[in-house]
Amino acid sequence: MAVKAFLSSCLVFGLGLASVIPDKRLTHISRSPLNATNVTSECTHGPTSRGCWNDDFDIDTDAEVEWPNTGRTVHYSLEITNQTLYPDGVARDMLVINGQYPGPVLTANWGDFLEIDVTNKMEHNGTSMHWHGITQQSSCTQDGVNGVTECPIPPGATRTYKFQATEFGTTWYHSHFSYQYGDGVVGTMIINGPSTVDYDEDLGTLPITDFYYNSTWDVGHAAERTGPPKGDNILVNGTNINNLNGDGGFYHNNTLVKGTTYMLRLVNTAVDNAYMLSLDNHKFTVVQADFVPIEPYDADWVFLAIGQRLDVVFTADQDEDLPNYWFRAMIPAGCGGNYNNQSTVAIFNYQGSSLDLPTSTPADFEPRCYDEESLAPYIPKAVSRDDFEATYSAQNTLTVNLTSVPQNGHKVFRWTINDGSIDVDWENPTLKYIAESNDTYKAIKDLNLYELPDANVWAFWVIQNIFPVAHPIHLHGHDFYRLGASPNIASSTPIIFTENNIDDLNFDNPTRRDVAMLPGNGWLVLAFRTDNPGAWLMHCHIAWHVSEGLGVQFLERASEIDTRMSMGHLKDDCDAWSNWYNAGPATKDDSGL
Ligand SMILES: *[C@@H]1O[C@H](CO)[C@@H](O)[C@H](O)[C@H]1NC(C)=O
Ligand SMILES: *[C@@H]1O[C@H](CO)[C@@H](O)[C@H](O)[C@H]1NC(C)=O
Ligand SMILES: *[C@@H]1O[C@H](CO)[C@@H](O)[C@H](O)[C@H]1NC(C)=O
Ligand SMILES: *[C@@H]1O[C@H](CO)[C@@H](O)[C@H](O)[C@H]1NC(C)=O
Ligand SMILES: *[C@@H]1O[C@H](CO)[C@@H](O)[C@H](O)[C@H]1NC(C)=O
Ligand SMILES: *[C@@H]1O[C@H](CO)[C@@H](O)[C@H](O)[C@H]1NC(C)=O
Ligand SMILES: *[C@@H]1O[C@H](CO)[C@@H](O)[C@H](O)[C@H]1NC(C)=O
Ligand SMILES: *[C@@H]1O[C@H](CO)[C@@H](O)[C@H](O)[C@H]1NC(C)=O
Ligand SMILES: *[C@@H]1O[C@H](CO)[C@@H](O)[C@H](O)[C@H]1NC(C)=O
Ligand SMILES: *[C@@H]1O[C@H](CO)[C@@H](O)[C@H](O)[C@H]1NC(C)=O
Ligand SMILES: [Cu+2]
Repeated sequence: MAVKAFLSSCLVFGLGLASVIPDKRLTHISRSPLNATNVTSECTHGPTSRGCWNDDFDIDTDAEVEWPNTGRTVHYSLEITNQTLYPDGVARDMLVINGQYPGPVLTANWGDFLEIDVTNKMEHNGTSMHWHGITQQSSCTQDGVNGVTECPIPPGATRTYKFQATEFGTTWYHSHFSYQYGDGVVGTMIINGPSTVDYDEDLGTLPITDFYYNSTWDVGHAAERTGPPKGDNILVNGTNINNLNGDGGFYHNNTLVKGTTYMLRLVNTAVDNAYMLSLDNHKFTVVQADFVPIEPYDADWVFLAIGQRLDVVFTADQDEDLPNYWFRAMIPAGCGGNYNNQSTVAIFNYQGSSLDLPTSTPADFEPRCYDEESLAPYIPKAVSRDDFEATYSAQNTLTVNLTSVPQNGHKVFRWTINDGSIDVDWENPTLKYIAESNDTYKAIKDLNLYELPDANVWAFWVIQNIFPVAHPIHLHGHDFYRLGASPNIASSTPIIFTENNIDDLNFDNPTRRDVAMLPGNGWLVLAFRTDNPGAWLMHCHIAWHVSEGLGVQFLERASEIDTRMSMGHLKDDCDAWSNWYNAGPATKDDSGL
């Protein structure tokens, strides 16, 4: 199989060069021989030495195991307010961070601590802030998931989150209070670090999202009754022209200098849609997926599901006679509400040209609702097939189905995993039970909780979809190994994982990341090491679906969870939340996530 051959050759390559600077890969774009002596002796992390970071850490460091301790703490204050903004020229009541949408780009260096104050200045909602993809080594209490790691922050209150950026790359942060982030409580984050490919300039993050003119609370309620409505627009870095009259909004645009090589950090911050993305006439070299550096590869179009990130490098190498190019975001069939095939969502133009609307045409592509498959981690790691075979059994299978149940005189959709729909209790988060040594959570079926008591063993999960809708599955607290998924085919009946499929799995440097697609009517097999005690949510990142119950929590090594960081105030915080919540009219009518 081509993919496997590619992976194993990378593995050999990676191991063979593990102790020297990977000059071949680092010159992938600049195509000038890199001076290895230079990189090791004087690390500038400059345009021709992006592989190094400082004298002790570089792209060959396994960031899951070691990271710099910079001793630096980066502070941010985030205030969530309720106000009217015009992201694409149309007035929208939004819940936003520091008065802006998206929120500020939080930036730190690899190994820094971040200390972030989150203040809830809304009137009628709680909130909690999750730092997507940050693995929270020994700091599960800072994961920001209401009902799992904390009680929501009530109006008027502030919570300070503190954690270390042990990995580097691109991510985002968002509210985990039901689908609140769809109303604007979302921003991106950059942890500066080394790269597998050189570049001259970092253009920063480019968040892409669906956008609904109605409040997310209204859209979410419509979604659970009649199915998800399609979005009204696609926003790129928080803006676009609008779909109603073409006036008022504008295209996100970047000006390029010919001959310059750029880093661009793509982030899907949507609530319902996955995208295929491309920049006309320019090939992307993919260098990192989520927080994991990969062996670079070139692509005209890349697939990005909700929560996923791809760091790509490209060179402004086109002739001046066609100076403007469309950046495109297509919604593949079956991957969210079809937005009329509109794909021209932002502009890249060469310096010196007038910013006319591009006339460029797209590269050919095959729309697919299926993960990128060439993602071979740069630091190769293997997963134990023997352990998989030894532990593979029905207990490791999570079966995803859809049902509907009555609620307030309506029937509402509920997703089930092994017949349970997650429904957390905002007033009694899992970590509060742990902090108080209260075992009663074990009897609460709605928590969809799986205990993983053993330290440093493989946890394997076969996620079996028996419904024909694909889901982006996100795990907190870990970069998982994507051992495999059923083929990219539309099947009208479920394709069931059996022991015969073990041969289809890849144990030899599989993709590691924190979101992977579960194909409709198909399966996805994930693995992770139980190396991080905590209560970790795993859920579909379609906001409607997790609200409708599509999630489980893994309680990993409960006896070793360090709740000290919040022992003093977890109870106080929960009391404050209960006081507000029980006095007010707001009621939770979904999973709460
Ligand atoms: C690489 O380093 C050698 C010295 O080890 C030096 O002579 C040479 O000029 C350097 N090449 C580049 C491209 O900087
Ligand atoms: C490092 O690279 C510079 C050019 O960027 C070159 O002038 C210098 O000789 C190199 N130094 C070493 C020690 O190779
Ligand atoms: C935002 O303001 C509107 C208009 O005053 C109000 O109806 C809504 O409840 C507010 N939302 C929150 C979360 O406070
Ligand atoms: C959150 O605020 C919105 C208004 O912005 C309201 O419709 C919704 O009921 C509130 N939800 C909760 C659970 O407080
Ligand atoms: C998107 O906006 C942020 C905040 O203004 C900025 O830092 C970033 O560079 C922008 N992204 C691109 C690709 O221009
Ligand atoms: C969205 O708002 C419009 C105008 O207020 C309303 O007619 C429509 O029913 C709303 N849709 C949903 C899904 O709430
Ligand atoms: C390019 O972006 C600027 C804001 O940075 C905006 O004013 C301008 O209208 C945009 N151009 C187009 C063609 O949308
Ligand atoms: C979108 O484009 C695809 C491929 O060209 C086509 O099959 C499909 O019908 C189009 N959908 C809409 C809504 O125009
Ligand atoms: C999946 O859900 C549907 C609708 O509730 C139900 O009829 C069916 O039996 C379920 N399938 C399995 C295997 O549980
Ligand atoms: C344990 O938690 C439950 C909430 O599920 C609570 O009602 C009970 O009082 C707690 N028990 C103790 C001993 O704190
Ligand atoms: Cu889903």
